[in-house]
Amino acid sequence: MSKLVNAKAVKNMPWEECPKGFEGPIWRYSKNPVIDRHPIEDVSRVFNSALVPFKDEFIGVFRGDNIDDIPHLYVGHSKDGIHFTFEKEMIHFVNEKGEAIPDTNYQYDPRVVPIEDKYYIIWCDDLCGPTISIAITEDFKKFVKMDNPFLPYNRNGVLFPRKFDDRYLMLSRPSDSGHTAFGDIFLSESRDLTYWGRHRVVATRGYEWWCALKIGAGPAPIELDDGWLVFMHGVNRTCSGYIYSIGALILDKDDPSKVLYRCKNFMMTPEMPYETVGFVPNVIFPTCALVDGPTGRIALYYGASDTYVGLAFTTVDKVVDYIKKHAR
Ligand code: BMA
Repeated sequence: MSKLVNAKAVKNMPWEECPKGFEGPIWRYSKNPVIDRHPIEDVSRVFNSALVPFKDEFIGVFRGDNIDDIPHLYVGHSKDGIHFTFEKEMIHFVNEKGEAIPDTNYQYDPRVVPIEDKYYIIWCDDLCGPTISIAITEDFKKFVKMDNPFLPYNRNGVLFPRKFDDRYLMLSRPSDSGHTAFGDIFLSESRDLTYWGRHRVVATRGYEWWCALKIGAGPAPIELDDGWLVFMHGVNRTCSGYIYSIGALILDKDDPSKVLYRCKNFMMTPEMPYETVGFVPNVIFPTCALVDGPTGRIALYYGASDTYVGLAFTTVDKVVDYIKKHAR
């Protein structure tokens, strides 16, 4: 059995047991969604967001689509990972000298990754089209933005939660400027978070229909003693539009450009009303995983129909076992 590495205990870890008779690898929280419509003044929908344990609570960066439909990023707090309060003002970034910089036109789909004693925010930003930005915070009050590390067009960037020697590693999904009818997962390296290179293809869209159009990494990879567990989204193109499901991969421990196991089935697909009906129906989009070291419990947060935040649960044993049993 794979074991977690570098995983601390999470105080107030949200958790609900698997319902009796449920056979899938991931089960939903019975009181979903955990974030409903209009949670912040002048924000219509919060989804595709990320939180981390911080001091005695959880804190995070949340995508809030405003009442003009343009997404911005907001800080949110929670004591239990289930009930949230939000700061009313969107995040305004400063540059590396600490100076205020103009807001870009939009910001969306943040991931939050702790590395050593800092928190890294990775999101889709506007640089004459969508691409990946990175900011660093220590207190979730001041967010220092790196100077345009990635070219357009790219999305779904997420850092590994530790350095490999002196290098940061990032998964990303190069895209186009619109609704991108392709998408594969790449790995890039940097020593300073500004200059990126040594790009590798990690995984390409599947022959399995649920992920045949595109795939992209979700939460930060989870370190195991024998690999990296990566939750991802996979997209099927149907007559009535794109369907976003959740899948998973296990990457090589020392060279995460290599896939050890790729689950041929989706782990979860839109089924519940809050996933199938909303601003963009039939979308579940994982962006955050809380992992409790001692128990191996995982709380997976996902955007539901671009309208709500949903929460689902699994354990490292259950999910790894399922991936290995159903690997290509
Ligand atoms: C993707 C991203 C996500 C969104 C998804 C479904 O391309 O833009 O933010 O959740 O589409 O609309």
